[in-house]
Amino acid sequence: MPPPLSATGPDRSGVAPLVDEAIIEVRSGRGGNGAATFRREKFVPLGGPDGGNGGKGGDVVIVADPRVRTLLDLQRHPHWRGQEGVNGQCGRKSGRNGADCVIRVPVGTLLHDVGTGCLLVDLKQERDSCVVLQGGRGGRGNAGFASATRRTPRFAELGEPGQHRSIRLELKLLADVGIIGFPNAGKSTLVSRISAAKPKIGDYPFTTLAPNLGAVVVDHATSFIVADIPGIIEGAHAGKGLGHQFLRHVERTTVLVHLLDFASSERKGPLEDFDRLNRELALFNEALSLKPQVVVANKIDVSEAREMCQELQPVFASRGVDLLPLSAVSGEGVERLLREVVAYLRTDGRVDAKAMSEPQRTIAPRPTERPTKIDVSFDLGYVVTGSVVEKLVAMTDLENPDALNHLQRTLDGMGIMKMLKSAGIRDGDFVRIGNFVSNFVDEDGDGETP
Ligand SMILES: Nc1nc2c(ncn2[C@@H]2O[C@H](COP(=O)(O)OP(=O)(O)OP(=O)(O)O)[C@@H](O)[C@H]2O)c(=O)[nH]1
Ligand SMILES: [Mg+2]
Repeated sequence: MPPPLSATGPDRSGVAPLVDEAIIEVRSGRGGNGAATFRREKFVPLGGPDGGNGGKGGDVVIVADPRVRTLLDLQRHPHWRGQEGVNGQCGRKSGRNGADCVIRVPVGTLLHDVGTGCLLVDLKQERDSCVVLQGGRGGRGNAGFASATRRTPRFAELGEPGQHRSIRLELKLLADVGIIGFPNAGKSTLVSRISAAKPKIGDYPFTTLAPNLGAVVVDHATSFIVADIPGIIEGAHAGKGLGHQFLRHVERTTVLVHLLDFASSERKGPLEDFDRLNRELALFNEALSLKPQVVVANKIDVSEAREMCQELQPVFASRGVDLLPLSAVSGEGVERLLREVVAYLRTDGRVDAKAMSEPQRTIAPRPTERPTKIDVSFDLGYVVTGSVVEKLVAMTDLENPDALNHLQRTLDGMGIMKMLKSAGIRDGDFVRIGNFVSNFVDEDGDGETP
């Protein structure tokens, strides 16, 4: 009796299971604060402002690394953050930038933004990377605020807060050829025959619990990657057996090798098997069911299987399927199979074009910014929300009267005062933006104040 099945438990071979999905929470580093200092030197009584800028916060970068095989580690450690930037100092010294947070994932991982459901990037090649969040900008030191009209700015900007994002990672192996079939059809045996991979083989269903990849070298100029996935059974779309969960790993292949077991099936059985498996493919993904297939009658070293193959070849032919007789054990038919597979790959430009292009570095669009909006509530007063205003407040030293003045003027310049007035605000009413709470005072008031 084979041991009980578990898709997520350890493989019987002792190999860690393939974890092909994970959700992680990432946060970029906060920028360092700018410094508000003045030059103090002997014989320079009125030294000017010399506060340096804060350093930038660390980015969060996800990079494809061939040494990483599964998303298991990320499932176990879902929280990642970039380092904070260091505060600026006197003497116009800028703070150091925070270190980036680098997350390594298997090649073939797709990154989706959980908030929008959008695909951010597909890390297809070794060293492809994506900056999923940029670190906060360092706050400007007071030296940066000096102008002809403001010679002694006594405030500096605080660092920009880091951003947050949830990312869904989905691993889809990048194989050229996918081997599909019911359990026990001989998929792993075939892979071990044509490649150096050594998957587990057993004469019971569900020997393979996670996909295996093998590199097939046909000749010095032709090679491809084949994926052996766990057997699919009828009802897989409803979660039977190991379900559909591994079919995503053959979604990116060019051609499928559909393996039929001719040794254990009843008469006419393989034809039914063929239809049943194709129905399951279509239920998972229509596009997958339209992929070209090389249909193989396996185990023809067994004499009944060879006879049945001869009998059924015309039946398959009447449906336009050229049934290929093969024995994964003896090797008979393997050469022809490889020839047919390579022909498909050539038409698709998948073989010969193996030369690696430069790794791609992409920058994901920022998480969606919230527009500026005013809500009026009985106990909170006028509440202004929106990514831009909230960031502005977060970068203001609210304890510092000069910084508050600067904030007031910037909000005015952005039209927030106007927005508040059209929302009906009166002198003395409460205004809230993030941590900032104040009584409204209409500086260019029109005398309506009670
Ligand atoms: N006689 C014969 N037996 C074969 C052949 N190919 C595979 N087998 C046997 O069929 C059984 C199943 O082989 P596997 O390669 O483990 O089958 P699989 O399709 O990978 O099975 P799952 O991983 O469970 O889906 C084993 O006992 C193999 O030795 C063949 O060409 N001829
Ligand atoms: Mg197998």
